Amino acid sequence: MSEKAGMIRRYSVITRGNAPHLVKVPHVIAMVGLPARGKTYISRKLAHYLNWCGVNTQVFNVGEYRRLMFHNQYDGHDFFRPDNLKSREIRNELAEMAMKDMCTWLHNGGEVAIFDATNTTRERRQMISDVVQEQLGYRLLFVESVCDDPLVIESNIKEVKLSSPDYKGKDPDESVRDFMERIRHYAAQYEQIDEHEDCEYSFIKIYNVGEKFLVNRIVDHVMAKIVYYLMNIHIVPRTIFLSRHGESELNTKGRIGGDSGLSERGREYASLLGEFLDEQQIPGLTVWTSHMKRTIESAVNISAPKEQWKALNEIDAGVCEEMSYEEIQDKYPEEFALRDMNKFRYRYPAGESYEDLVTRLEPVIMELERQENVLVIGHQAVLRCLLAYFLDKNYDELPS
Ligand SMILES: *[C@@H]1O[C@H](CO)[C@@H](O)[C@H](O)[C@H]1NC(C)=O
Ligand SMILES: CC(=O)N[C@H]1CO[C@H](CO)[C@@H](O)[C@@H]1O
Repeated sequence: MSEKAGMIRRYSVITRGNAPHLVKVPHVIAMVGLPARGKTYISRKLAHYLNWCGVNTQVFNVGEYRRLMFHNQYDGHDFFRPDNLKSREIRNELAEMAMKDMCTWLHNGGEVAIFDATNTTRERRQMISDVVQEQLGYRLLFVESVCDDPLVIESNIKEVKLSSPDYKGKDPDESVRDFMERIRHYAAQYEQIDEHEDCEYSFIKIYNVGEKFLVNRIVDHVMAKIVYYLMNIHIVPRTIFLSRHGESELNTKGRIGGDSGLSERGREYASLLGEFLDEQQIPGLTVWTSHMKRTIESAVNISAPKEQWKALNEIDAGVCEEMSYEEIQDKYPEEFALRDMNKFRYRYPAGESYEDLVTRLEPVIMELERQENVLVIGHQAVLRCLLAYFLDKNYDELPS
């Protein structure tokens, strides 16, 4: 202990963003595709992910500008007719407003802006490129969702579009018909991104929500990260279960960290957890634990395949491992105060911070996205990080 304590001077600092700054130039991600191709779903998910990784990201959804302008009044698909000159002017104006807000936001320190619009014509994409790349010198990546599977489109319309403010309180069948008309208007002028003609752009085309991808001109790490993420997510409905481990021997003594086994009550929890999950008969369930005894022992009574992840191990409390909070306060009162000041960035002497944990958990998140039904038996700090990703919580809220 004394040797470790000697290291405190060197390690005891509030780290200021140890995540190396990933984004050197602002990026615009422009969505492309007909309505009901999951563009908004992809935009939001990508924004959650990037924000969780510490990249300041925001979505600019042109549809929301329209609803704002018309106070949620929606009079049907005629608004989207290409030959409706009056509404075409308004649509262009709305897209320009969103674009302007987006550029202002990026200018004021935003890192990645996601432009969630249809942008189905070559001319429109050229305009975006002129502003974003030529005038402002930012990077631009198009993400096009191409989908011709009628089942996917129909389920998207039913699950997402009918709950949109545009169709609130309206007849569902009538709403579906209206929406199909809307799609038809866009389809009339839709020009897909073309592998040859548009080869100067950076883009990823996603076919039938992940069946196939076409990736072109990925020029930096940020784009590569985004493309990698988009290639891992899927839309198969599934459930992710999170459980803390049962009570451990060290828990009973009020000590943090360590690697003790379960207490009597912890074993009782394990047996009830097994009973509960076996009852649910969850298809294809896999159980993930850390490399620590208390999570492995918590999984023993579940009849499902198990995997151990070192990345799921609890936050390393460094010199404070196996100490009680009272002892820490007593021995390292300064540390206690520092931790209170910024719990997310605070790094235990010779240990880890929540921020370190987020970096360590990134591969876990990526694999969770690929999986279907999963139960994660984890540790308190680790589960907080995972929840923050799925619930889109910011770094102030994450450690609690
Ligand atoms: C749970 O697993 C442990 C270890 O394999 C075993 O001893 C115990 O009997 C099991 N409990 C139940 C309720 O199946
Ligand atoms: C030409 C074209 O399709 N442009 C569209 C780009 O996206 C905005 C927002 O959805 C529309 O208003 C434009 O009409």
